Amino acid sequence: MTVQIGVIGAGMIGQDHIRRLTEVITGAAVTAVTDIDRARATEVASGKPVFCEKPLATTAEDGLRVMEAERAHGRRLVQVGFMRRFDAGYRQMKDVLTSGAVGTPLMVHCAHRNPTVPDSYVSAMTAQDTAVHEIDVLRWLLDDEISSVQVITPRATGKRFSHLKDPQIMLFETANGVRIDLEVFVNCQYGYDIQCETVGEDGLVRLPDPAAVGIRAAGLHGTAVPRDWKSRFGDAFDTEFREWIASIAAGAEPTGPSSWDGYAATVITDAAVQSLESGGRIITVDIKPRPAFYGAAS
Ligand code: ISE
Repeated sequence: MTVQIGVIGAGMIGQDHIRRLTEVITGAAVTAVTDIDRARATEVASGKPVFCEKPLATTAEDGLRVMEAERAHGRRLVQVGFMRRFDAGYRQMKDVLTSGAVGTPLMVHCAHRNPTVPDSYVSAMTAQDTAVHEIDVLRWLLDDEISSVQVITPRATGKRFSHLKDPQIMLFETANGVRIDLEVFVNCQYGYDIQCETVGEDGLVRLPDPAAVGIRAAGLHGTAVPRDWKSRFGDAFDTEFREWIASIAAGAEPTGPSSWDGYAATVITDAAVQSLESGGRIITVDIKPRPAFYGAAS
């Protein structure tokens, strides 16, 4: 069976997903592409499984509306494109944490660095567009909920558009008391670099860097740093779509990140933006109780 897919939004990631669905994934065919034509978008989306690129929404209010519409429909239709859950390294980390090999998690140290961002990237996007990946993957890795956030700003890099606060440090606390520090630096210049280390009572587990040949030349020994998210997470995007298409082909509900996860992430990013705009206040995250409709956290 070939799953026919309508793509709404043909921007940069939309185009990359069309390529993936057409050239990489078997069992899928892109049969409609639409961009800003609302009537067409509604027709394409009506009653069908929806893969929504992250974020689900940029505010908690909008995320809640999507979730409530899905619940009113009575069946899970939405999968949100938090593709880190499909990355082999993060999956290994999850297995290690679940096995208990490093003991109860206590602290997580993360960094999310992009070489540069365009002028259109504004300070709120550091949470909404960039840190939202860690927010989702950490909720999933730790099987825990984020309960507060504080955003502080170190000395700003000179290599940024002047309207942007960059870098930013985000400090999260979870319901179980785990402390997470996340450096987001979107003009780091040197490459696309994702780091994550979870420290537990008995040891630590660290996300591997992507496999790359070691080069010794000109008196140095090193490996290349990926240039962008496409090369760093290309395999994760492929796995994400392969598993999504398989669930649709089997007539099953999607098992990846749900609109509940999308909504929870927007509540946390709203709180992060509020903290940033208030000069670093600690903001309590107020997520509604998880509806039984979404089952237990995976
Ligand atoms: C972009 O939208 C992504 O999803 C990338 O993974 C992230 O690193 C980047 O900051 C975002 O703008």
